[in-house]
Amino acid sequence: MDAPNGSQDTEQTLDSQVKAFFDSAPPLQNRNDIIQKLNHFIQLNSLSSENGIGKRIVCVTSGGTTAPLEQRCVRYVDNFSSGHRGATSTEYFLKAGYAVIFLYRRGSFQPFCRSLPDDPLLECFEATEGLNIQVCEAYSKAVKTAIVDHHAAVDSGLLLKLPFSTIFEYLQMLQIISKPMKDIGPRAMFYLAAAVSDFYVPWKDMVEHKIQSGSHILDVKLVPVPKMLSVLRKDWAPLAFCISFKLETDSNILLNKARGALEKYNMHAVVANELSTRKEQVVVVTIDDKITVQRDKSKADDDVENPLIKLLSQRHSAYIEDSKRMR
Ligand code: 9Z3
Repeated sequence: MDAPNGSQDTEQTLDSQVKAFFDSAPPLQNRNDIIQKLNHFIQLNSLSSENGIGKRIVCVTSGGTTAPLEQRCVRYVDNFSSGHRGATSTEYFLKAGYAVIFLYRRGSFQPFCRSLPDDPLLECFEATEGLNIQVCEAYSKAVKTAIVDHHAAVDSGLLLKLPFSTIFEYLQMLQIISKPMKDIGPRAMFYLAAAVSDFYVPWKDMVEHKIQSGSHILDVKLVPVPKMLSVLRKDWAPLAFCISFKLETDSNILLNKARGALEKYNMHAVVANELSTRKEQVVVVTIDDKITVQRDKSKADDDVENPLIKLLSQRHSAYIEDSKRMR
């Protein structure tokens, strides 16, 4: 008797936590604009293609969310993520034939720009006489490839980029994205590489103005962010193929934590990565497999995302086929 009541209680608690989160979040400024862009993007990529059912569409999340400490925010708690994983994966998903919704942290790495220097505007260009600007010889290939490939993906309607900064923006946008993604069933994939805040200050408990530095102790209460991965799987887009990430710094606990997340959130796969080796290798944990995926070290410019996206794309295709048989 205890267990069912217990799990019902947990579900109710989660539902009320989720409701409280969204009720208190500051509304998105450009909500209607985002909805319009999304609907157009998904419609465009749902017109029948080579297989007669439209393209596979993936939502790649990338970069870290911030948890503000003041409503007129000067200070915030941040989550580590450069956005390299998400940006690189986006390029490989496009190569694999997907349409990509790139939900990224403002200022983080962008697809097709990875081989540019930190300050591309100042380092890649030089002023010549007569106020003309030209690309420096050393960067001409990288700049040309970035511009051509980026424009090709955006102009052909295969890449939609949506920026966020705070945990409030991120979760509201993820919820908005999942609505039209739900309608396309198993053709949708969520690839959740963003580093999402575990704790936040609810908007209504947050001070309005900048916290003053007079006192010796900063007394701020952060509460857990409701586990939206469960809600995404259960309610928002139950047929979508869902991949989450697990990041640890202690490799001894990584695989157990990934397995725990797989079961707890009912993911189709969890990509386990350790902070210091994350660009070299990851382990894809599924219900009956643990597959180590490595970068091809014999090729200087290979990325671990290359074999990773190949594997996930194959698994996603098999999932779509299985879903057809079950209909
Ligand atoms: C990841 O594990 C990503 O692979 C990285 C990529 C953030 C490590 P970079 O952006 O790094 O290339 O610099 N993302 C998920 C991290 C995370 O916060 N996962 C949560 C957890 O581990 C679950 S949502 O508990």
